[in-house]
Amino acid sequence: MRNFISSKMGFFTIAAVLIWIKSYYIYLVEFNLDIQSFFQHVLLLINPISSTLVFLGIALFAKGRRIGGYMIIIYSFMSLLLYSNVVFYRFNSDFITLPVLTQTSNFGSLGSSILDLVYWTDIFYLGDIILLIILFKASKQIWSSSRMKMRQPIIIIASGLLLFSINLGLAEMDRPQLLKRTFDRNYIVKYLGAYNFTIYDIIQNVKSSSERVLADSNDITEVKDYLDSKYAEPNDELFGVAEGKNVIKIHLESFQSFLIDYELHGEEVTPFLNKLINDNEEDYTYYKNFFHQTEQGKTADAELIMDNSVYGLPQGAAFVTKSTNTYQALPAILNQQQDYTSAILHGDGKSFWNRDEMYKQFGVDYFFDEAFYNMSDEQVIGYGLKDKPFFKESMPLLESLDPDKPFYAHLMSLTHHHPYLIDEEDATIEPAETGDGSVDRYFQTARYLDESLEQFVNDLKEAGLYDDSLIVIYSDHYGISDNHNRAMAEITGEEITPYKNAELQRVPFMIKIPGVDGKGIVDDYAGQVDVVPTILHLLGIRADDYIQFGTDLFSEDHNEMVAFRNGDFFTPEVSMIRGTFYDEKTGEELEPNEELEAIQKEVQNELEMSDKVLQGDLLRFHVPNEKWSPVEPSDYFYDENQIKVKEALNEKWLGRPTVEPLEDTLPSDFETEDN
Ligand code: GP9
Ligand code: MN
Repeated sequence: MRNFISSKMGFFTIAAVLIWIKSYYIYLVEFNLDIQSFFQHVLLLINPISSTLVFLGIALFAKGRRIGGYMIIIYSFMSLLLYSNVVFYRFNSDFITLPVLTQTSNFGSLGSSILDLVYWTDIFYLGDIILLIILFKASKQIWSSSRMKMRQPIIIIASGLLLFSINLGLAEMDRPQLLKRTFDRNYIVKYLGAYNFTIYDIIQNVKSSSERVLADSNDITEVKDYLDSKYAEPNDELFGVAEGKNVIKIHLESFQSFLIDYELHGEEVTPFLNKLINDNEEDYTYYKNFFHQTEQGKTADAELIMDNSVYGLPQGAAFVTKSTNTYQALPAILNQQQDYTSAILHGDGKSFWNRDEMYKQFGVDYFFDEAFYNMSDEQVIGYGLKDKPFFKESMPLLESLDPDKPFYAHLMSLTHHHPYLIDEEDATIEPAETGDGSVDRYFQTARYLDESLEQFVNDLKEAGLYDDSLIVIYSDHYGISDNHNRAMAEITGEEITPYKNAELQRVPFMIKIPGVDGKGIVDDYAGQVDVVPTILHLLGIRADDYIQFGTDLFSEDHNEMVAFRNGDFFTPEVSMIRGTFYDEKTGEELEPNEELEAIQKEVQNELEMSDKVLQGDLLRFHVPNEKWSPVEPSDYFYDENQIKVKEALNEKWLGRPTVEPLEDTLPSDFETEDN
């Protein structure tokens, strides 16, 4: 036995067993894989073995003692992959994909968030590596310096591959077409393991880049025919009622609908939003069954969906991986159809989520990022500028837009973002008391956002920009992931089952149309894809010229099927969550039947169509109408020193609180008050 342990094969076996135990432990403790049967549990237990044999087996080709070094390196890589997924999962309840890795420029700003996700106990995840190093040091003297017989590693790798096919076969028995159909990464990790998932992900990505090359104009015809068949005709009374009005779209970061009317310590958490929603005089229509449809792209997905009416990608963020695609986005449509100016305002760096590239494709005229705000220490927390100064300093920017044109302005708040940090002087409600810091502070930053919104609405009123504008208030995605189910059960008073968690994906959507009475609280089901056609119709632009997957909320034909990116769905009657059907009225589980499966198919089809558009870059083949001319990204500049932004400079700007003195940023021939 001692001899075996100190032999090369012994070392390999110990390494394989260690990484196996480690993977299995992490699956159980760190991930929420929703194991539903003994069979699934067995698959979970065996799935790390195949990749372990293959990867560690490669080291056995090395000569002599080098085997140990290579094995430790491969082992460490496998551990690192696992651990990165652990940290990523703690916030996102999701696994890292290749496109997410290309978004590393975002990780810088995530600093405080990441620190919150790394626990000191994680140090134990290094224990096995240290053990291996000690073992290697102790036994390498007696290892022969010659190469092993080739046969051994070949047999090991071949058994790894064989084991993988058995694993896949068994997985497909439990979930047919696992790799072909599923959009849910949790399934793939559950059935095939974290390492095989990474390989699958790499293959998927190579496939997707080849899709663009193979696409042609017939593909867009197929999509257009499908969309024509589900187009919801505009509501006659509302079509064009807001034509030529300013559109002000306000983003409530990470805000879930359960906050609305929620009382903590006997106080309303968001009294201002509650008032806008509940008081008829405010004239809002509030959709209480509105869901976010975002995936790994988070805020960027919400922006993509809500400016284009397409779904985000199943992996990564289109903002990063598809930023050279052609788009026919809301800002460009409004500009080309009705001569609108568009502006996006956000107190973070412009490259976060690759926004500065993507907005050019959307035809966004002005992107006021952190360079346009006072980012001094006391005004910044977490990701960037605090919401109150953000909205305050946004006012002169809005007022600087061309007064002869209507504008489309999108303002994105930021403070109410994980890990929900707030300065003492900004906290006007006590935290909750679940003992889970993120959940407890979530209410404090929500209150701060509510107060910021009130301040902004008052400022808009004072500037004469409120009453006569189309105001849209929405949120991008959840703020509390299902990693916090224990605390959320305390907050909601109910156990957080997968179904309940899906229900919590409701986010607010509310709209105020100038000159039209608000409908108060409505219970129609809707999702973020529905927003663009709704706005277009209100402004008097038919949405069916464009490739848009949502339907007008005010149309009689509005489609109430809400598709989630992972293939789950809600309708007012039934829903499917993680593959199980539910009666939406009672929350009870339903046995699958043809009708339910038909809806599931419809959802799949819709998502696949949308993916085709993005993967194949199909909008390059689509000509919406004679008026349309393709957006030329190189026409747009978002640097302070560049033309488009300079056009916006007027006297009002001279008093703006930006960091650099204005004169330094002006070209010599630019006319200021002084010359
Ligand atoms: C950063 C902000 C946050 O600018 O939009 O993005 P998120 O982490 O929510 O995707
Ligand atoms: Mn967000």
